[in-house]
Amino acid sequence: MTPKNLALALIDGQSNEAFQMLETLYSNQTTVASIYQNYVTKAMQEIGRMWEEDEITVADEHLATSTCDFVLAKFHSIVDKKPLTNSSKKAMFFSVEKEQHSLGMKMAAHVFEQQGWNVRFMGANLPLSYAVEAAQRFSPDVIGISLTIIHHLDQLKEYVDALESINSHPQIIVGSRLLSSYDLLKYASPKTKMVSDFEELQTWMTELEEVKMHEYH
Ligand code: B12
Repeated sequence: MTPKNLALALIDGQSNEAFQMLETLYSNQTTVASIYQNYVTKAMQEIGRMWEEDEITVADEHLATSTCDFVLAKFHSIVDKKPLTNSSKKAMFFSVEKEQHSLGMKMAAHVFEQQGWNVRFMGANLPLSYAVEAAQRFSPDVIGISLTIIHHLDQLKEYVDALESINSHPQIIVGSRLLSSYDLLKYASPKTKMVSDFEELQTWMTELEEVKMHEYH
């Protein structure tokens, strides 16, 4: 299976076929982080290229995106997850106001849930005041913010400053395709963690777990 085969199944709205591709990789011991990074992300990038080069229409791209969203939810339901407990750490995810891209953040949220975190996924386009209010109620340990379009970058600092100062002092992580070409730390704070791929996210989460174990013993 290649990302191109997955892209073609998504463009054709073949959710069963696309799901089976992910399931086969998973049963062949490919890690979920690698499936998300090396197949799903690459397939969506290929769909973006085909759209840009007029090989597919806007309607094809929209069908591919909604099929991908459905397949991700179905795949997440069959993946092994550590159980939730009263001491599970909490994380919430959203993208900044006007930002409609959400698939990367959804996969990040899934990785946290698979590791036994208590997760609230708030989707795309969340205005700052609502994000702050929701974070004050939920008291998350981690807040994942997503951003794709460069014109939305100016808002990032405001989000980071407001959210880092709520009572639970969450660790903010920012995921964005812009990380490959821009220094986003200028729009955040020195404490903000920038994550551009899921394997890096997985490594960071394992390190967090090790720190937690160390503190416990
Ligand atoms: C699907 C898609 C859409 C869908 C999104 C639907 C949805 N529910 O997400 C819709 C149709 C809404 C859309 C709209 C638009 N889009 Co669009 N879209 C895409 C496309 C084809 C795929 C995006 C995607 O899902 N990629 C896969 C994900 C997994 O990758 P990712 O988002 O880069 O995320 C990675 C990391 O950043 C990280 N990550 C992301 N978020 C988070 C969060 C956390 C916490 C963590 C840890 C990690 C993380 O995870 C991924 C791992 O590598 C891309 C093409 C591409 N190359 O990506 C264009 C693309 C992003 N879109 C683009 C554009 C221009 C637009 C529009 C302006 C088009 C228009 N004229 O209307 C609008 C803007 C809407 C808005 N206001 O936000 C451009 C952006 C170019 C630029 N210079 O900024 C792209 C690159 C296409 C192109 N080549 O021109 N789009």
